[in-house]
Amino acid sequence: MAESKPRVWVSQPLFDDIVARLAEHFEVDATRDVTAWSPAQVAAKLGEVDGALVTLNERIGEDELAAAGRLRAVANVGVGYNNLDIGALESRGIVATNTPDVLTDTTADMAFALLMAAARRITEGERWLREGRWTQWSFDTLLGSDIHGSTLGILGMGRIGQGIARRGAHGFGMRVLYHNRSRLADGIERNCRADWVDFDTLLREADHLVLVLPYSPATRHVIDSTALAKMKPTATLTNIARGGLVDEVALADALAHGRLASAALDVFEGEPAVDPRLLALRNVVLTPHVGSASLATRRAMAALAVDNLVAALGRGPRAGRPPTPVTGVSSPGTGKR
Ligand code: 8YV
Repeated sequence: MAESKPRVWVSQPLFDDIVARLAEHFEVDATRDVTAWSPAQVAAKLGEVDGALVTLNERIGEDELAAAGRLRAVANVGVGYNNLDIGALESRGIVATNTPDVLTDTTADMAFALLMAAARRITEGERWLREGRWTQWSFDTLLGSDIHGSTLGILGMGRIGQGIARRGAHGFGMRVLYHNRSRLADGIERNCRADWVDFDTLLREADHLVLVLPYSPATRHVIDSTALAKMKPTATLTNIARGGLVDEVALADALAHGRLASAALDVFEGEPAVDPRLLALRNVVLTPHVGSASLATRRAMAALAVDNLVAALGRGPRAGRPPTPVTGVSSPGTGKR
């Protein structure tokens, strides 16, 4: 009798040609339309499969795993994996993987696009123009702040943070400061032309502060009213990591009262809902979590997630050795955001 194929669930539509590779090894339950799965639906799906390929939309914690008796692997499409409770997965022997590296440069590019849009008031200017308010050119319209020669502050100095540092230092002649749990090796610091500083110094010195650190309960609202009060009123804040890093009410207040010049946010604590206080402000650039959204990079992420799932379920050339596993050692993954 032919061996029955393991079954896998793909929680959102990805690229058909890439997802099709799963069918060489598995029976595939592929989601055709973008779907807001409820926790109960996620739990039911996980109860039926040996592997799952999921996105940040699907949270997987104790409750969702309660009936997942045969689940052996979860491949997350994304470098951040705070939607996964790594401890809960590990305690059941379920392998978790993510998609680092392939999105580093695309996401670092986006950080700069946002930072520059905030500093030079790009989206604010576009709205103003579209509203028909440009009736006469004037010398002081939409004055912003410079990027070249300014101080770039980076909070969280992993691969993406380093990519941002290199762009800032080498591309725009910025002075680069960073804060991270651990200091980088000398060689990397030199390559990025970046200096480690403590958190308060970073806040005080940065003309443009970019958040790129993983989200966990320990980093929730790391940018709160106290942190914002230490920043220069002329500074910009860019968040391309996770919305929960910023106290959005405190940020909206600082932006509304001139205690911070502008902000650019690609991620939100309650996304896809965006706090109406932010929506009402002109000096904040808002994008819908598209940091890694170039076609080439999204394809590379999907392909890596597929490779991970195939290998984690013991198939293909890397059987048993998924390319990018997540381990609990330094894991911030909690199944929450
Ligand atoms: C992904 C992201 O698109 O990689 C991440 O952590 O936030 C985005 O690049 C997202 O995770 C898709 O699941």
